[in-house]
Amino acid sequence: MELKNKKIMVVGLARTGLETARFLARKGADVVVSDRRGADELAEGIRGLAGLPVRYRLGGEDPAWIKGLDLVVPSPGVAADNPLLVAAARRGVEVLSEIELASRFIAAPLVAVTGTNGKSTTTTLIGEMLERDGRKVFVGGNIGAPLIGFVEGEWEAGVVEVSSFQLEWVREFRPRVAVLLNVTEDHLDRYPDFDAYRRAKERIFAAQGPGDTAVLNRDDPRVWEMRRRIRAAVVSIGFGEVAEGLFPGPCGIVRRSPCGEEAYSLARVKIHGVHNVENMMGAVAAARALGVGRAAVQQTLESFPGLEHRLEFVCEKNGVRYYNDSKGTNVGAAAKSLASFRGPVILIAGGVDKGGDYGVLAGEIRQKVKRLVLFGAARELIAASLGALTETVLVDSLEQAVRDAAAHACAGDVVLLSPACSSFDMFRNYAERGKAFKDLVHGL
Ligand code: UMA
Repeated sequence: MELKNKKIMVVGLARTGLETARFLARKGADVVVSDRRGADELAEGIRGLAGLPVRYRLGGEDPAWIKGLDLVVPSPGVAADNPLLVAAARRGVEVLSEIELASRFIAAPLVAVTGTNGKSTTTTLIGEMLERDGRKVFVGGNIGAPLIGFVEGEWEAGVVEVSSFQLEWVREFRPRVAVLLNVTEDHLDRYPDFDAYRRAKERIFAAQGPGDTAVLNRDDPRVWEMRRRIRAAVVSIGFGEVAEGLFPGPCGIVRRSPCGEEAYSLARVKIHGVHNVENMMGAVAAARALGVGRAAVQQTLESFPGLEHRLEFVCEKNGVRYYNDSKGTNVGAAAKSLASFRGPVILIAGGVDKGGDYGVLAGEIRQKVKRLVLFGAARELIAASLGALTETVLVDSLEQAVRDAAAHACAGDVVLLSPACSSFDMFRNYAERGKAFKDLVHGL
């Protein structure tokens, strides 16, 4: 792909925009960076581009800026109805996502992982399996480090977490192995309906062909039916025994293929919950598809401590165990986290609503949640859906939520922050929310 002297607009100047603009400028493109925020708010990004021949269009978004461009590269946070992208479509200007652009300059085979939940855990596991196998591997994408930042290394493999946002503008993005863990309601504040979100996820397989591998969850009907449209070899993960595919047997994860059967013990694994068995199956399937040795796979499963903010054990105080699941930013994630406990649980939830149905949590709430502590912008909405099922209280801050939970917890209880919402009403991101929760718990 020739970029020299091409007129390219990078939309959004945060992590993705910064790395993309850097890459394009180094390739000799004529780069314009736009952001609806003003220069005062973007000082860090502008500093990061100092010395590079980049022009700026900041503090608004005018469709006229699209005139004369060859290509537009939107950041994942920029939705398709953004005026610049609408204008690009109208004028026939090509729009490509950063992962598409990056993948055209990365020769190493890629493993791409998507799904509503479990992406980061599975991505990290696969990266560690490859590394333990002696491969020079990078791990990036939605997990926090834009793919385009890896175009210049001498890599033998790359593992990339991809979101539905990043998949909206892909064309030839062709991972050697693509994993789709699950699709449940999320980001309905961005998509017109659930099916549009599901279709964006399915694009992970669009450019795959024979010789590639697609790992699909056969227990998720909305994922499993995609196999009919996939050209890659399909490997399935799920909980029931099958003649071919992965499933948990009495001795651990079984991988059954026409070449034989192998098993990976879960006896010494440190991460818990049914959803993590799903994540581990996805990781085993992907790593083995890339030829990672069985010992490297088993050792990684046993040594992996889990991710920060994902069902992370914080501490035990007065017999009460506190867990930080700030990355549980949608109802499906919160449901899976709750399913990992027997109860009783005091659940702290709330933040910015993403359009999901909180009713999904009803069964778990009824069964094991003894108190529901709600904070943030969505607290009334959640209370309307779930408040009648258990003792429910609305508070004004995370600090109040932690104090309330601690005051009502008895020895043997679990206090779980699993918000089922995004964090942007009160925090910069889920990580800041998780850290705040941990500080509050330690300070009790
Ligand atoms: N902006 C505009 N116009 C718009 C929208 C945004 O100019 O219409 C500007 C904003 O003012 C801001 C910039 O765009 O300056 C923000 O871009 P961004 O939201 O894409 O932020 P990045 O830092 O580039 O982060 C993105 C991903 N963010 C989102 O998808 C929202 C990060 O995923 C990802 O780690 C990073 O690229 C590197 O690949 C975060 C996320 O929340 C973790 N992902 C969602 C999720 O996991 O559920 C999908």
